[in-house]
Parts: sequence; structure tokens; C-alpha cells
Amino acid sequence: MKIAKAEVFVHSPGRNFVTLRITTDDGLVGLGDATVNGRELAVAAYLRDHLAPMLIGRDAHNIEDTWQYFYRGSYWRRGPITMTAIAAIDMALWDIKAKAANMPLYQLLGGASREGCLAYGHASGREFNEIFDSIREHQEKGYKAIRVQTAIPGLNSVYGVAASANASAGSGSGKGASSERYDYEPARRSTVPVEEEWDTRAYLNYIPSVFEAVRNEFGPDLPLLHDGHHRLTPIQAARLGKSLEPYDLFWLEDLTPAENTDAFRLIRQHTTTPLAVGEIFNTIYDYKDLFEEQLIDYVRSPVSHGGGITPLKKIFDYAAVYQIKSGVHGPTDVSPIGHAASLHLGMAIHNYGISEYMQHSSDTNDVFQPEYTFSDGLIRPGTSPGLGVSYDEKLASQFEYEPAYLPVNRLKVDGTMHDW
Ligand code: EZ4
Ligand code: CO
Repeated sequence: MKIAKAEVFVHSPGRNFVTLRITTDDGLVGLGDATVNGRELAVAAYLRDHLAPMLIGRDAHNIEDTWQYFYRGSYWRRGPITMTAIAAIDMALWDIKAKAANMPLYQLLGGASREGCLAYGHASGREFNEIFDSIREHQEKGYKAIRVQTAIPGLNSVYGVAASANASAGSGSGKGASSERYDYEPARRSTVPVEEEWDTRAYLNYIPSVFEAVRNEFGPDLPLLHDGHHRLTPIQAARLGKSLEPYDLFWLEDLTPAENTDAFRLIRQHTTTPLAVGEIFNTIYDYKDLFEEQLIDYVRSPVSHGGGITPLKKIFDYAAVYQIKSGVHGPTDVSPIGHAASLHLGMAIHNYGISEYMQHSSDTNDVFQPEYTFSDGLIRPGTSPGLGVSYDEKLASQFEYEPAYLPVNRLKVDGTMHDW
């Protein structure tokens, strides 16, 4: 079974996505998600100009060899652009293999280890009542675990909080609703990033009161998560973990800038709050020391940014040695193809933990027609062979790519560039 065609699409149904479509000489089609938020065209060019020509004529069945060919063969290893491009190829080839086997992909990865994959949603608000309402809305949609982000008194805009009340996790459809949703994501359609402001002292002083209020309102049982989004120093992160211990968080995510993994040693000495990291990691080498020293509890890499199903399965298996679980990144900038790939892998592995599941706009779902469903807190794959996602090229071409960028962050006190 030889690869006959490899096409790259960049379209914007609800938001920008990069999609790889591989076709074999016997007519099987595999899809891969190659989206890197705000750097979409770089991955598209990497795939189109460099990798696609090398794919033609290769045996579509040889997934491990193809992965090694592109990882070792580029000489320039790792990095989000390279690894996302390779991930898209890997996903598409697994999609093809599962279609050839006439099975949903998780069957080829070892079969189902669970009924479905536990997911968490994003609640946020500007003050306590708005946060409570947002949590209730998510519970009504079926979520059994909830991430809580909050505005900070004195700061204009903060990561994870809807710019206006009616932009929060709505369920609307049509053009207006999807661009509103896009604004909330938090990438914005513009050629220049929006600037947000930050004050760590204000954040650290305020946040325990939010989790205290949420626990008082919702009781001890609801799993609660929070994303620090890389803004703290190691000692500040240690303080946050400690100050939130009474509220029993499911995890604290990305407290410090992720490239300095040594920070976890200090944080771990001070707190028993579980820690998650890895949404900007892309190889097992980013995780190796964190696993071996047992410094984290959850692995955040999704299939699309973790180099594909092939390497992520190895990362999860290595994590399992240390009782570390999966907790993959699932924002809307992971396309339904990427979500489906993470879901099939999550169904199969033993050390599944939880997945982020930010729901896509109706325009996105119309283009990709994902088969997975969400109910009672779990995402479940469908029954058709492969990933269970398709790509309506004709419909997608009605939504042209538009530049859109994640915000940047400056300290409120003096405008110094800070981690966003
Ligand atoms: O900022 O997906 O946990 N979720 C996150 C996301 C990321 C965006 C980056 O593209 O941190 O909101
Ligand atoms: Co995050």
C-alpha cells in the first residue's frame, strides 16, 4: 500500500486549522492535524515543501520507520514546528492502517481500557457569582471535572477569562457566534497580538479566595483544576500550591515557564497539590527527568504537538512506570482530528487520567464531522474504522485563513514583557 498523494489544507472554519490528507494507491484516506496556534503557515510550508514530496511512494503501513525517517532524517530534531508536522503524518498513517484493518483506531492500540475518556471543561468569570454560573453551565452540559480561571481585581484582562460575559463558552452557531468563541480562545484575528497585563502579587493574593468560595458553593467532591499559564517563579509556584492545598485541586498546570524543568524540584518540596505540565513539550526528552524524579503527576502533550501517536504512546508507557497519568491538552486549536487521535490513544492506555475538552464551534464540526460524542463527563469514540473524523474540503474552502495570534503579556507595574 503506497502513498500516492499528500495534501495540506489551511482554512479557518471557526478558527485556523492546518490539515494533512494522505491518500494511498488503493484509495484509503488518512487525516492529520498540523495546527500550531499562531504559527499555522510555518507548519503548512514545512509539510508541503519538505515532507510531502518524500512521502510519495512510501509504504503507508510502515509507521515506525516513517516516523524515524522524518525525526532522524531532518538532522534538526525536535521543536514544535517539526514535531507537529511529523505528528500529522503519524496520525494520518494510523488512520489509514485502522481503515485497512476495518477497526476504530483504539482497537489497534490494544483495545478499550475504559468506557470513555473523562474530560474537563473551562469555567471562568469576573466575580464569584459569574464563576459559579459558569461552573453550573458546565455541569449542565455533563462535565464532571472543571477548570476554574478568574479575573483578578485591578487587571484588565487575564488568561482564560472571557472578554465579556456573553462570550463565555456559549453554544451558539453561525458566523457571529463562532467568531465570538474564537475571541475567547484566546487567539484573536489580527496581524498583531493583543497585549494583556499581569501582576503576580495581585494574582497570588486573590486566587485562594476564589477556590475557597467555589468549594463552599459546590462542596468537596467536584474535581477542580487551574492553569497558571507559565507566569510564576519557582518559589511563587510553591506558595500557590501550598495555599491551594485546603481546596484539594485535581491539578495545578503550567505554574512556571516550562522549559526550566528544574523548577519542579523546588515546587515539589513544598506542596502536595498534583502538578501537570507539557502542553508546549514535544519529545520524551522534555519529560525524562520529571518522570524519573517523580516531580509531576500529569502529562499534557496532545498527539498533535507530541510528535504523533507513535511517540506519545511511548511517553505514556514510560510515565506509567512512575504512576504518572495522561492529562492531554484539548483546546480548540487542536482540531477534531487531533482530538480524535488523543482520544483513541487515551481509550487504549492503562494510565489515562483526564483530557481537556473545549468544544469546537459548529463551523468547525461541520467541516470535520467528528464521530466522538460527549455525555456524562466522558468523551467516547465512534464505531467507524480509523479516527472517525472526515474533512469536507469544499466547505472548508469557504473559510479562508486569516492571521490570528495569541496575546502577549506585560507587567502592569512597568510594561516589562512577561510570560503569557
Ligand atoms: O493557551 O491552547 O490549557 N490550555 C491552555 C490553552 C493554550 C492555547 C495555546 O494555543 O493553556 O488555552
Ligand atoms: Co494550559
